[in-house]
Amino acid sequence: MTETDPIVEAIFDAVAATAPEIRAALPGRRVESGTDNPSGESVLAGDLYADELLADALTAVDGVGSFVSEERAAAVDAGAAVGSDGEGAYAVAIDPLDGSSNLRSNNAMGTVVGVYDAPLPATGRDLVAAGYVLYGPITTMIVADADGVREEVVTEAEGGSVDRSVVEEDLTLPDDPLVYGFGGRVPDWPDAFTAFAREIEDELKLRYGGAMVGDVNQVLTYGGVFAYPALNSAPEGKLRLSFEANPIAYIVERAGGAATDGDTDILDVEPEGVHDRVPLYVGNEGLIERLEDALAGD
Ligand code: AFP
Repeated sequence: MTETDPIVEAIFDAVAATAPEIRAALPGRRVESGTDNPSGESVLAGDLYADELLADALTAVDGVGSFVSEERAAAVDAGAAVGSDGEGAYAVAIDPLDGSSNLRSNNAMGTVVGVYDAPLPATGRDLVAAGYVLYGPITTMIVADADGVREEVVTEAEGGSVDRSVVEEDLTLPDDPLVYGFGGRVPDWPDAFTAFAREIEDELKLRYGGAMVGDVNQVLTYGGVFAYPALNSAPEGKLRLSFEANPIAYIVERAGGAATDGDTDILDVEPEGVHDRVPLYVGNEGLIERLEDALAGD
């Protein structure tokens, strides 16, 4: 068991501390904010609220040098030039409310967190930890670091303090895959992906809820594959490398799975900009190998 990095622990303490407040604020923030994010997507009031709360919480953590959000054009300088280990401070990248379009339909959504030890844009190899909060029937948090992947239940204790209780110490993908979830519209899938999807439909059960964190949590829990693929209309896919694909790839690979953009390990994808999009395919290694062969035309 490696020594848990105190800055990483403080970062996930700060993320957990905001969870009850974000969850409580959602009912009143299901409306459009009237603004778009740097990716050109319309932003809900819930996105902005979560972004502000997390920015305040994370920039206050000693050892966090910058805060970058899917909802912001540029990084926010957090001032901490040096971390507790005397090295450079961490850059924390978040998707404050992933799956926010599920807010109106009252379905799962969450917050995605990547902790990089390099300024963004950085590759996933610069991640030292990653995780996500999942607002489902209960609030859970997945935390992945050098030590592995753990699942925690986040609850608000008496007096407003927040409790993180580990419910799964060493989370790994089950060997026998059970579920799949593929984003985008079927007619917009390239032929090679469609052929792969037809095979998978015969083998696994469909679980697609429209929020990456919820769909990936199904794969972590039951084994299988999640994809937001390259589309005919959008060869780069939809998900952002820095805020969604890298953290999810880090988590799934630490849990014994694999993550690719179709031919390269997601963690090796070299970004040009902080808001780059990338096709994302994650899950059991055997399924990802089959997918890469299918996309390569093997
Ligand atoms: P929103 O945050 O706009 O709801 O988008 C969620 C997301 O980025 C990711 O969480 C989902 O996997 C994907 O988009 C769903 O996209 P579709 O709505 O095209 O299925």
